[in-house]
Amino acid sequence: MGFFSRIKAGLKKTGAVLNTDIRDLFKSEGRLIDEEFLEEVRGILFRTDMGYDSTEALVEEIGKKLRGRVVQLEEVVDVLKAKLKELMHQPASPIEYAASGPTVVMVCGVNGAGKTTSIAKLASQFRSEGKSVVLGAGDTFRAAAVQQLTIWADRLGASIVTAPSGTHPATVGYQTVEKALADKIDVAIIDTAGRLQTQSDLMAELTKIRAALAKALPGSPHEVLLVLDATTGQNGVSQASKFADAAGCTGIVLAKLDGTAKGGVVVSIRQQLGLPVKYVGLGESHEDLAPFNPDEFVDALFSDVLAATA
Ligand SMILES: Nc1nc2c(ncn2[C@@H]2O[C@H](COP(=O)(O)OP(=O)(O)OP(=O)(O)O)[C@@H](O)[C@H]2O)c(=O)[nH]1
Ligand SMILES: [Mg+2]
Repeated sequence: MGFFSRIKAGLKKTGAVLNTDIRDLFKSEGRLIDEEFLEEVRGILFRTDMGYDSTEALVEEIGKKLRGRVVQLEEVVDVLKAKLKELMHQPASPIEYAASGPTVVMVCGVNGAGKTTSIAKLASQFRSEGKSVVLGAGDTFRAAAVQQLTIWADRLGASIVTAPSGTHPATVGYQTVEKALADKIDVAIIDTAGRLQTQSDLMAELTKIRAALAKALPGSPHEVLLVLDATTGQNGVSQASKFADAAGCTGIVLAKLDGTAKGGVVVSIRQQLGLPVKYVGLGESHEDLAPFNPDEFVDALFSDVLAATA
């Protein structure tokens, strides 16, 4: 399945809201775009979890373009899609590879967000591109975390650097980059323990891990990915800025966009954060990762609205 159909399959909740509700606004031949209509659209959009600002921007755009006219569903959807694409626009940015030598990727996020699984997915992708990969088991709090990453490394044909429980994660990060340099490995991905953005000591630890990577290889880390759990909706957005400050995040991996997530949260993330959404997680398997493309995402979001009336 391509990105389009997988996103569509994943966005059940948002899809249901948009498909049925937006279509329901148009029972007869067209509708007058007036304040009552805009109010109804506002309610529908808000329920997709796209957040207040995005909702208002979209409602305002429909008003500006269509107010006072009797229009068909298609016209409203066209305005919505164009504005959404504008709101979500981001540089086409897959992973930023190092010009030479290993590319170092650090991964952080709150507990259970999907960090380790996302690392496995990234490693799987790099491996399928023929790149060699070393994983750094920087979650040294829990033995189970090291085990989980070791299993993935074995399955995916990646190397792994581990350290005894309680070792400072910055040390593991440093050693992982050292190994990547010594063995001429293409990509090093450093796992970190889950933490809350309110735990200032653990936030400071991220800064230290980052510094250790830079010490092992100046110019690294080339990417610092923040993994957000799409099912947590607006909470994910508020976590992000603290992580971005502490770890210098360069992009977001939005995990768990399948399942119960409301896809509108992606809109909210793009609107509120300066960070690009680089990948979305669409399941628990190592293959369930897709590079994020805003235009395709918006098309997928609305494809059923129009298909049903066609
Ligand atoms: N459905 C679905 N489940 C996911 C996805 N990503 C991760 N998970 C599941 O979410 C749970 C937590 O994933 P982990 O990768 O262990 O999360 P983590 O952030 O490393 O967790 P900690 O290290 O404990 O902080 C696991 O059961 C994963 O299988 C996804 O994209 N979709
Ligand atoms: Mg983990």
